[in-house]
Amino acid sequence: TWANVPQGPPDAILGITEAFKADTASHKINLGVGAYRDNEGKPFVLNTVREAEKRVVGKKLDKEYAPITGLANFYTAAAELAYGSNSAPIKENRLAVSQTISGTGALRVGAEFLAKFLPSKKILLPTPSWANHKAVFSAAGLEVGQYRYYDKSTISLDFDGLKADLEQAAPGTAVLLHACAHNPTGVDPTKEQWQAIFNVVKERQLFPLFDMAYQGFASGDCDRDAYAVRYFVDNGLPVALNQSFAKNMGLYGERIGAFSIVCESPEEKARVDSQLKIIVRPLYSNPPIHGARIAAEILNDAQLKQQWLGEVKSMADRMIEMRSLLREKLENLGSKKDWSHVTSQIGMFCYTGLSPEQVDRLASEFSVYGTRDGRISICGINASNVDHLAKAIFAVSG
Ligand code: PLP
Ligand code: TYF
Repeated sequence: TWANVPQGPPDAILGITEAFKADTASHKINLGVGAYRDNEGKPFVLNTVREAEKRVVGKKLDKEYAPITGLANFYTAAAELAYGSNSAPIKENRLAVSQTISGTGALRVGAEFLAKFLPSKKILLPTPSWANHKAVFSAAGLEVGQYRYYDKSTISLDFDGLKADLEQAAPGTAVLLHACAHNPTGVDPTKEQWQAIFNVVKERQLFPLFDMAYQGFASGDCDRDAYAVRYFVDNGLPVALNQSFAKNMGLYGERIGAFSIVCESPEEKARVDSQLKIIVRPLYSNPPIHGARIAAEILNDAQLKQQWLGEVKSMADRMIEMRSLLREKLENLGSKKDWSHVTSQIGMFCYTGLSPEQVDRLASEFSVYGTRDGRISICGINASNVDHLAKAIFAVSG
């Protein structure tokens, strides 16, 4: 029956883990997927997550279906974390918001909404962007275009290119913006640049869709990382927002996220809410409850929330420390290359500037695995493997 089914390619990022697992070298390093590791290279479950989970289990709650848009005490708290507790759309009951199956599910629900209700049916993504973005938006039936973002020659933001491309976009086009800790480049606009992007988006009447998968991971401060989203909203632009708690709560496999749309009135919000439900029903009916209960427990308990913000900061700080260490080791080895981008970039990823061939050599000669675009996941670096990593990068980069 399935004789005509062709073999598909592996996921460009998740496929790396397979290659890593097959490598028998004891000094192998997986810098492919963006999943936080502690200083021993082990997956990390946050103390606040353990505590919240204990409390949730202690409540002996039932396992009934969640409502279609999820648990209200989760998505309300999630929205406050992103927009700020004084945010006008929240206070004025005009934020349509739904729990989703992590950030990817938020993107897909948002994509389906745009495909149904955005007349242009067109979205622009930065070049480069997270590989799954194009797949999600195309799958929902949107036309996917690009805007310039990253300049290879300077290893930094191509701000002029970005502005020029948005200035040329047709009114009504959606624009995907990484709210913070851009994946894969680790290059974010400055506050002044965000303000300029806001002006172009507003003047050109583009529709801003923020993807915030890394709130807290860029600067260690969840409020600071929400700067761009809040600037757009506080200055009157209706945005849509995707949130994920995979990274900042380490709830990767629990699949906890949220999708929200700023509306003009409670009446508009009610109509949008009704359509979000219509989109979710045939996709997965209703979202999982366990992770949502954990996240809600943390976000709604002032003390636990404070402790959690501290844990987010310590994860972000460890990555910043590893960036410094890697740069220092490369310079100490005598590399004549400029490695300042290793420390100036932020978030989980470093866009090294290595070519696909150099990345191939990292794997074949040094058992160091990253993606072929030269991205390495900073979370995979620790005090025990940074020497080997620096030597490997130095050897292939000449
Ligand atoms: N958006 C970006 C930019 C990402 O890097 C990721 C991956 O972590 C996601 C969305 C969604 O991830 P998840 O579905 O695990 O929340
Ligand atoms: O970019 C990353 O590594 C993370 C994790 O299909 C990820 O965003 C990667 C690929 C994928 C899903 C999640």
